[in-house]
Amino acid sequence: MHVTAPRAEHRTDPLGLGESRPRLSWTTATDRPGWRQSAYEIEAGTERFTAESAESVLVPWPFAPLTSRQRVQVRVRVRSAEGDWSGWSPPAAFEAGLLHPADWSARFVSPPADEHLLRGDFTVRQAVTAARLHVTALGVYEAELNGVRVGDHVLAPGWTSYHHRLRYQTFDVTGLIRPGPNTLGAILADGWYRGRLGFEGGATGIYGDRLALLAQLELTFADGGTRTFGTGPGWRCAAGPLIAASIYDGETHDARLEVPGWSSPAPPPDPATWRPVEVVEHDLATLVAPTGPPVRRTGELAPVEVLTSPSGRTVLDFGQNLVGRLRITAEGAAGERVVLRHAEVLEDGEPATRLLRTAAATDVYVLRGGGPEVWEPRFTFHGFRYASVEGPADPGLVRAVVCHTDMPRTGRFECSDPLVERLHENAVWSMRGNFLDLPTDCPQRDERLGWTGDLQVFAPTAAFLYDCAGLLESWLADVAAEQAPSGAVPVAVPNVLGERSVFAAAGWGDAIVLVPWTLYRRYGDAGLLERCFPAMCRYVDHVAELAGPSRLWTEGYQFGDWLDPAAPPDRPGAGRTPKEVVATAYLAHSAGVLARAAEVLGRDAERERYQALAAAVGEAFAAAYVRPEGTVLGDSATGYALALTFGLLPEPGQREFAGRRLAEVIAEGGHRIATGFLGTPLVCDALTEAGQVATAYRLLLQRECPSWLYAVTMGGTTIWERWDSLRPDGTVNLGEMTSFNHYALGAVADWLHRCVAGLAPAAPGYRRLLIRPRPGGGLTRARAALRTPYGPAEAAWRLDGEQAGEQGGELDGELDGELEVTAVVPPNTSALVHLPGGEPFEVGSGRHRWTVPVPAGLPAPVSVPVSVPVSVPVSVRVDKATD
Ligand code: RAM
Repeated sequence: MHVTAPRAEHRTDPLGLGESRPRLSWTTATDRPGWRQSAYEIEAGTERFTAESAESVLVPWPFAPLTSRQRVQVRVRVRSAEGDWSGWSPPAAFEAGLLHPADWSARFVSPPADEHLLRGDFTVRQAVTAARLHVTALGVYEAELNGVRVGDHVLAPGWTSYHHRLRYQTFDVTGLIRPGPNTLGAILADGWYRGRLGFEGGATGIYGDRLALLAQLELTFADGGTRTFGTGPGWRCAAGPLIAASIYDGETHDARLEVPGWSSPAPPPDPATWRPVEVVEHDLATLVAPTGPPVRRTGELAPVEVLTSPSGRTVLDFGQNLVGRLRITAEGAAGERVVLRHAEVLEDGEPATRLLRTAAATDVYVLRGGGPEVWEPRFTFHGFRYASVEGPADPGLVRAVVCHTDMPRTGRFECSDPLVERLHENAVWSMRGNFLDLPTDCPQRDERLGWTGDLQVFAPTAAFLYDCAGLLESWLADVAAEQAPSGAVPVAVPNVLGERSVFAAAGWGDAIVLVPWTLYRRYGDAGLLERCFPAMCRYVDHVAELAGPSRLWTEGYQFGDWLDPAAPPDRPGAGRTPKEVVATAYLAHSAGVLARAAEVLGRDAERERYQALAAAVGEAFAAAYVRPEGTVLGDSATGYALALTFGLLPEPGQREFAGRRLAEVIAEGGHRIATGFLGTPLVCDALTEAGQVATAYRLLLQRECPSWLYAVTMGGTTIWERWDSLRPDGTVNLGEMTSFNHYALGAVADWLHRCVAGLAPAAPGYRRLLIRPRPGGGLTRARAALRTPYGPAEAAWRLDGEQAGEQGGELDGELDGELEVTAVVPPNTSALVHLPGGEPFEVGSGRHRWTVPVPAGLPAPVSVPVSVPVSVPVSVRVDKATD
């Protein structure tokens, strides 16, 4: 029995915790089958706490609350059901951040004009045993101490709803402090705080028109004494090389204006160039510690090809649509310029910058001259696969640096069809590109907003691929903070689109209910559910009021089943499914989920109230939109998918009818996609539940447009916003909203995990697994592996005779062999196993293997052509995340 060092909340790094009572989680590794924990003991410093309990995920802090700055070594041991104790886990050092506004003696300081370099000088006279820097900015910042970069965060402090919540970071800078003179410096840029945000021109200065820095350095000396040095009146600022930095438009850096030693004690600041800063007021009560990991540079790609475009430009192809920026190596005369433009696709051989709308996405480097110069922008990011390079930079030395929130990778999927694997990989890349501090819709054009609907449908997939609990916890706090008193939720959070974007939109606003529920199901975090609960109720109450006594939600603007392929390019909301069907189905669903949340939280009155509401809306839906036999108004795939998965077909026979009709509608459409943002994530589940798995596979494996694999066969390396972002003739969709990196339609990956491979949660946090593989579609093997909160889990199957690495085809026609299913069930959990053709049964933790006869009617394995047009990027270092 080996116990991992305890984790605090959803943090990967327990320095600067914002919780005075951090909940603890650990996992136990053991070979003993059916292992259960019967007790745990936590040691924090000199205190110990023992509990007769099987809990090991987010257990309550049993000691006195941590005080600001308090550091404590925490370790855990556990007792098995047999009664023996494990050894102690390795210790984790938990350290609280600044928990109260009064802990800040530093003040926000702002440059009077557009200076972006700030510095403060101080002297250290005693030996320092510990140094912490607590720092944030109105804008984005990078801090340096004595000429050395502090930490490795990108675009700190990240983007939150700044009016309500401004994150600060805590760094251990003990190793950077010197005896004698020291200098703390920071570079500031607009970021999301002051830069341009929003489409149709957007707006600047949404949060404020002055950049400012708040930095508090706390030193502890060998004799136990302390000293604090923070931003305040003595600080100075100067201009420097940063000419412009914008999230949408890119960065311009004039290396001739660099100030050598700007963050070092020598030379001391020249008062002629270093002007005094101004102290500005900002509400310190908005400061919050991070709940998840920061944005970091997580990988690098070298160009796979250097092209010359028809107009003669040098264009680099990185082989992968990604998010980040370029690092260049340039050599030339002072004042020469390197200009970098970014694009996701080529149009007539040229970078398709039209798709970026008003985002310039252009970085400019002005050379200082006299030798090779290496540069990477600091305060911008782009979504691109291609980049044009003008000027004296060696194209072969350019690297694409991938940036996103550095979440632990938790989930993997494999199967025998390389196209499906690439589809899954595309969903991973779209998540990487769009989980840059918060969940966004797209990373390339003048948008990049936290659209609620996109995340609502993608959250189950996201929660499998990466541990995104901390990131989404922060975003949900903003969603709640930005909720209107009416209960309506902005369609994108943080809200930079203004009042017009605050309205209840079905599938979008419902994120406030459904995302906390998804996180509860996947991470077992009931505390988060509790915190979100009042906001969840307010939203559902608001929509119930909009629906009124009819219980049908027919009022107000709706996006509907957004981007249904039948909708004209310029009217993405005009799909096949009536909007009132979508909206009313969502009201019933959210009310039902809210009732379940109330039950988890022991709130009986609310449980009854929302159960009754869900039932009443369900009845109204059935009466108004479902014919007695089961036809749903509109007769669309999305209508059936909603009715089936949200349980809105109460009469006998209606579900069977709707399942059959859904399969027929899909067959009538040639097994191509007939659903948009809201129907697509549900359609394969609806078919599976209705016993139409074969149709689900035909939809999954379709390669004609529109379909999931169509984009893969067209060389897509990320999930697209439109089914035909690239049209079959190779031209780019003319709709003015055409992104190539939009995760919503990648939500099918969740079905791949749960149903194709067969690994799903049967209880919150995967305390109990559901192992239920559904072989089909000619696949010969599939596997899903997940690091659950309790440890590694896995479900895999293969058809008899299938060898690892085979391309299929060899087994054509020969399907009377065996199906082998294997599973890994983490310690302290159990699994409900449901194999094809059998009755469900329960197993305990450990490794399992079963063989059953190949289910009747399983289609023969497909022969996959060897030369699939899948682009495989050459990566220097792509995914450093651990598995
Ligand atoms: C567009 C994007 C986004 C979607 C909204 C409604 O801006 O497609 O993903 O959520 O519309």
